[in-house]
Amino acid sequence: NAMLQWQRTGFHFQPERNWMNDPNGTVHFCILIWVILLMMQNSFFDAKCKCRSRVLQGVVPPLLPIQPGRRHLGQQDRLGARRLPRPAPVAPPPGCHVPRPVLPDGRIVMLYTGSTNASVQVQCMAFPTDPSDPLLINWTKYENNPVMYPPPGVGEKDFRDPTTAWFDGSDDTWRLVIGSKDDRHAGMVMTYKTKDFIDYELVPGLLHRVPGTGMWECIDLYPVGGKRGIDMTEAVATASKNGGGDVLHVMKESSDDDRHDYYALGRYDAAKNTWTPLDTDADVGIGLRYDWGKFYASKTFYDPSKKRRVLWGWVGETDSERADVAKGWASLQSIPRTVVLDTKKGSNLLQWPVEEVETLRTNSTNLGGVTVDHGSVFPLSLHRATQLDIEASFRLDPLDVAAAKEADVGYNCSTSGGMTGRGTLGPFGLLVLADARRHGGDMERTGIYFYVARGLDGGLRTHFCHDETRSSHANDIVKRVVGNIVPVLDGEEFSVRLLVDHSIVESFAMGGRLTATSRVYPTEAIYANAGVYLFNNATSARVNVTRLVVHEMDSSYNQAYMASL
Ligand code: DQQ
Repeated sequence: NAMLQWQRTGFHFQPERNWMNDPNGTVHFCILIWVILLMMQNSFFDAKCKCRSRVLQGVVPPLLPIQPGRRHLGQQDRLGARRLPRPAPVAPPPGCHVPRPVLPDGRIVMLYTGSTNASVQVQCMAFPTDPSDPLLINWTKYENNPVMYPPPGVGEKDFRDPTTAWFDGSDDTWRLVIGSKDDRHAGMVMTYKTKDFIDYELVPGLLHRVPGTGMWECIDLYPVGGKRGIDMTEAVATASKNGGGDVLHVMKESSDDDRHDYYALGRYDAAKNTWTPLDTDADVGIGLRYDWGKFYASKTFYDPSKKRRVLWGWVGETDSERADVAKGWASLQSIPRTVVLDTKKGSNLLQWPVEEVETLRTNSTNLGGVTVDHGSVFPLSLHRATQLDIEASFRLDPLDVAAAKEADVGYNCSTSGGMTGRGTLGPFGLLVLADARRHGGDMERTGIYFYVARGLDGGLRTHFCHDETRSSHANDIVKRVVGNIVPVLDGEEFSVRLLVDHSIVESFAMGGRLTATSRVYPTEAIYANAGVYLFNNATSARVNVTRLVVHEMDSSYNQAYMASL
């Protein structure tokens, strides 16, 4: 029906039908053109489970998520074959004349987790059947699979998700890490090395371990430094020469206990096979998170063509299985995000939508310069409001801030009343996928907002939250208020970039210091009835909207965009 149909996104990656989960094996390589291969698990049968998964392959040249199924989806029967549509031949872009060797002999190998008949998790390999195929459609399993079994002391079902391998010149081996947990519920990471991708050796000791964090899925380990991304092999080579300098290494795990992606910044010592957090209080699994909403099993890859590190995450559904079956599909991939170190703060990452997203902007409306009084709502006059890229900055009147004495010390996004819980300095922000026909009552709306509290020490503390509780009249949906404290430095305004795409809202607050992703399923605020409002629900503060640019977004399978590939 029209409502379910409307939930399909315009510029997020999703399969035509069935279930999808983790992004896997994302690589960016150059054969004739720069190609990004994004593979993910996908169920054969329906939208509700991942039983009998297959690998689904999407090719994304350049990085925008082309809607698979419409043009760029190839389906494979267990690494078997079916053709992807082939892009028309194009001149190789600059920097793309040398095929990027992945193995010393130029081959690409895929490592994946298999399961034996006795359900033991093992690591296996597959090679492109035709290495000269730029899209690597067909894969052949290695005849001597598996190549790694759970080592002694590791549970048979706790040994999965190998990382991308990197080369370590100190002993000419390729290394990769695998996540697990021990019998005391500590999440942990093991390192393997191989010279030939035939024999694998477990490196003695653990790379890292954090008690109480449970099974670590989908480990990622990568260097971050200045504005540019860094390849892991390059970072290891540089470190062996000069000790690594300012380069830090991010370790990320997907926590099977609470289904969130956690990361920490630390130092990787290849020779000692250790990774040490900068701050033990912000260790992996207990400190920073990539995203405060629905976002899991994410992975980064290094894009050598633009020298950047790019992150994708699996964004599941929060509606019911019944609704997914009726829709015929389940899950999205997040917008690909560049990841850099927040050099101003030094203690966290910044995530930001890849620049290619901006090529989809069409009508841009500048609506900044208004003041929203406390307790008021302000409708934006837009043409279409279901696919948007919004840039907004807010300032609180300094007099109001000065007047706010100790306020809302214990504020918490999830438990303090969301967008309707009023305080002195918040909440204020935007209502998206909100019923454009009338404001008030129980209209459908998703609240995206800041909430400023004054701590006991007199300092201000800013929270950034997504309120999903009024997002839909449907009652088979998980609706929460998600978010957390976000650092705001002296002189900074409250800023957010917001991507709205039918049933997903992705926010990047304070330049990407905090991100939140929500799945929302309006039943009435859809098609022409979807609107956007500014709101300020503070009891006394006025909010100055210093910048507000709303871009309507094309769909990524748009003809004009395809022609530019
Ligand atoms: N999904 C995969 C696992 C991984 C988990 C199985 C994360 O390998 O640990 O579908 O979503």
